[in-house]
Amino acid sequence: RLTWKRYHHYKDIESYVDYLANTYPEICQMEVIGQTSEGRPLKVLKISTGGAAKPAVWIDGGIHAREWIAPATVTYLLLQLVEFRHDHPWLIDDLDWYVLPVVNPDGYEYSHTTDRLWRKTRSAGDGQCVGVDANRNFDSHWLEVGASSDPCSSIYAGSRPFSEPETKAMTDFILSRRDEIKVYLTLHSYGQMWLVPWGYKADKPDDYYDMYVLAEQGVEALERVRNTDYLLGTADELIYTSSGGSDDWAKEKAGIKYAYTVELPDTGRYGFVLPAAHIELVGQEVWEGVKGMMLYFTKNI
Ligand code: 0X9
Ligand code: ZN
Repeated sequence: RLTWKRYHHYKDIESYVDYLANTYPEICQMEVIGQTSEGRPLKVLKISTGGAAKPAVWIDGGIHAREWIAPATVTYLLLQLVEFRHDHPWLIDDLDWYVLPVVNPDGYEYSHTTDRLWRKTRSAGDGQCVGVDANRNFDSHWLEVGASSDPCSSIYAGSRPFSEPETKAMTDFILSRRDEIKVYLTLHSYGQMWLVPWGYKADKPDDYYDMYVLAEQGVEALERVRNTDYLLGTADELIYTSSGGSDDWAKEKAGIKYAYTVELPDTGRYGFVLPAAHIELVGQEVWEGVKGMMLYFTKNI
C-alpha cells in the first residue's frame, strides 16, 4: 500500500496499480500499454463497473519528470475512486476511468536518483544529450512554437512526433478508446492554473466557452476546499505558447472536446520541490475539483 505522506519511487506507484487491480478485480483492470526507453512498463488502470461503455475520463500525470506532485495526486485520485468509492458511488456507476499515473517513469526515476530537476524522458538520441520533452513530442503542430530542435534543450521536441515510446503508447491507447473518452485531464506543476487549449496559439477553439464552463466547475469546487487560488484560461494567456502538448493533441487529433492541463501547486515558493506534507492537501483539492467537474458533466453534458 502507498502512503500520501511522501513521494514514492515508480516501483511503488506501479505496485499500487497492481494492488488495486488485484484487490478490486470487479471494478479495476490493469493494462500494460507499452514500455519506456529504459524498459519500464506503462500501466493504465481502468476503473469501471462494467456493462455498456459509459462516458470515460482519462487522467495522467508525470509527463514531466520533476513534477512529483502530479503522480502523487493521481494516486490520491485512485485512492478516492477505488478504495473510497462507496462515498461517491455515482462516479463509477455513471463514468469509466482510465488512469496513467506516470507517463514518463524513466525521467521520474532519474529525478529521484540523480537530478531532482530533470524534466525530459531518458531516450538516448544520437548525440551527447539525453531525453525529449514529452510535452513537445505530441503530434499537434509539432515543433512550430515554444519547442526546440536542439537535443540538449530542456524543451527538445524529439526527432519526430511520437519519437518517444511513452507518448506513442499513450496516444495509441487513447485513440483506441477515442469514442469513449470525453474528458482528457493531465496533471503538471507548478503555477495553480487550469489550462484550456489551445497551447500552441492565442486563438481559442470554437467551443472554448463550453470547455471553459466545465473547467470553471472544477476550479470552483477545488477553490472551495481551502480558498486556494487557481487561474483559468489558455496557456497562451497565462504562461506561454508552446506546441506539441498532450492537451492540444487530445483535442485536435483524438477529438476529445474537453481537454485540460492542470498546473498544480504551488506558485513558486517551493516550485517543483513541493514538500511531501502538501500531497494530501493538493490531493483533496484536486479530488473535489474532478468531482465537481464530473458532476456537472453527468448532469448537463
Ligand atoms: O510547458 C508545458 O509543457 C506545461 N507547463 S510546465 O511548467 N508543467 O512544463 C504547459 C503545457 C500547456 N499546454 C500546451 N502548451 N499545449
Ligand atoms: Zn509539466
